[in-house]
Amino acid sequence: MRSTRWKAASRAAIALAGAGALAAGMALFVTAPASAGTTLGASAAEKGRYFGTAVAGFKLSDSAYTTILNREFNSVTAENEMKMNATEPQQNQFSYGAADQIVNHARSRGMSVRGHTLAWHSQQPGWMESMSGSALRQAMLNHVTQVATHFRGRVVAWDVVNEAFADGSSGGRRDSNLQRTGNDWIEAAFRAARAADPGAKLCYNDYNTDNWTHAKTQGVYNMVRDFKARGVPIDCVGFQSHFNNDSPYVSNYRTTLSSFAALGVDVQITELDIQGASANTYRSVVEDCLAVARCNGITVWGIRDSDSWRASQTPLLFNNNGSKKPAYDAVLAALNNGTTPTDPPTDPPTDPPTDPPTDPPTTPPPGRGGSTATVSTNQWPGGFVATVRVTAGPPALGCSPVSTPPPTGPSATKPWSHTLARTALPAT
Ligand code: 9MR
Repeated sequence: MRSTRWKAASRAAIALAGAGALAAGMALFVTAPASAGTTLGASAAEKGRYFGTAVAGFKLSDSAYTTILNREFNSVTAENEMKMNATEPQQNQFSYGAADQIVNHARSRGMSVRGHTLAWHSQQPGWMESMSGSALRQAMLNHVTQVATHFRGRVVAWDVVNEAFADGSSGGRRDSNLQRTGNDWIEAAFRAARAADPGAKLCYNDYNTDNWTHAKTQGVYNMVRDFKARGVPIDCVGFQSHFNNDSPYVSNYRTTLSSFAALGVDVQITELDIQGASANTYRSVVEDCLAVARCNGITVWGIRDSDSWRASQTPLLFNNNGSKKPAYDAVLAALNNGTTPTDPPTDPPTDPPTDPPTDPPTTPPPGRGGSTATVSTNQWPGGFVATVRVTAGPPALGCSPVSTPPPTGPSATKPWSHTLARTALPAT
């Protein structure tokens, strides 16, 4: 797989990620783990992950804000601009201006975009709040279809459904107008999203699902297991991970992530913030993600403390004047020390994955100058991640910084993300 073109790369790892059929898309991470990254995004990419932030569209005119955003992050979630009340303020009248501004800002700088969110009991437009029954079901499905279609090819993962489970000990669904349309509303939303954008990863996203022993966590787990068993198109689970004194980080968080991953879904930390921003706790969260092969990205819910929905808790990585906090240093160090995405999870899976197992790496004999290349793939229904690892021979073969991305081949039509650190000299 392009091994001659890349054989002189200096200890480079390339992850190709795609969704849908081969023709639907690919993504590249090209990195040089030998040199530690100096930004969150670059360091995460070296481990085959992204590091993202929530972005508020109206702050894109704040240069202090965009300086940090553009320097540190390689994934973006619209904090409010893709929600139902923002994108369909009047029934069947869609409004994408604010969301498109964020998407364009991100994609023009090589950042990927998480879509948040297609169906939620909260932040509904007024016309939807007063609906019920089959009319609401149809309106919800139309919303999912229209919005996912609008962003098709530009959003790598959607929070299709947000926060549908109840807090407390029931482990069941939250009451809402959407829930009252029938228990199958979640899977109906996922099927509509898949039909509208077959290339996007489709996630269920929730909060207070971090503690493996909690009923809510188990309720979501059972739903995902059931969806996988019945072929409902779900690819990922988002853990918001808003940690605070009432809902603290717990040491079984890694078990939660790995147990969900063992169901055959990716797991993503989607709205991370930690009251007081303990460096140790941030470090633990990053280490837990890196320990789970299918934990493929972390998003913090804002940039500076003053950007946080919980600003008084000072829960983020940058202080109000944009300086890096100790938590930032801890996260960067944890990313640079972390494992690669092809490592197995550290916790044993609680159930066998339902997806086909990851192919074993194929290791050709060492090439000229002692170079080696391995290729492994991780597949799920409708998509795949291919990881190409190239280890160089002696420095005499040479490598140099580049400014253009590698060729992605005739079937790579939708870049997911790429970070390019080094390239190979042509084989001679
Ligand atoms: O950060 C968002 C804040 O600006 C909004 O006022 C609020 C309205 O519900 O939503 C916040 O984001 C939420 C996210 O969409 C879902 N998980 C909880 C987040 C914090 O409330």
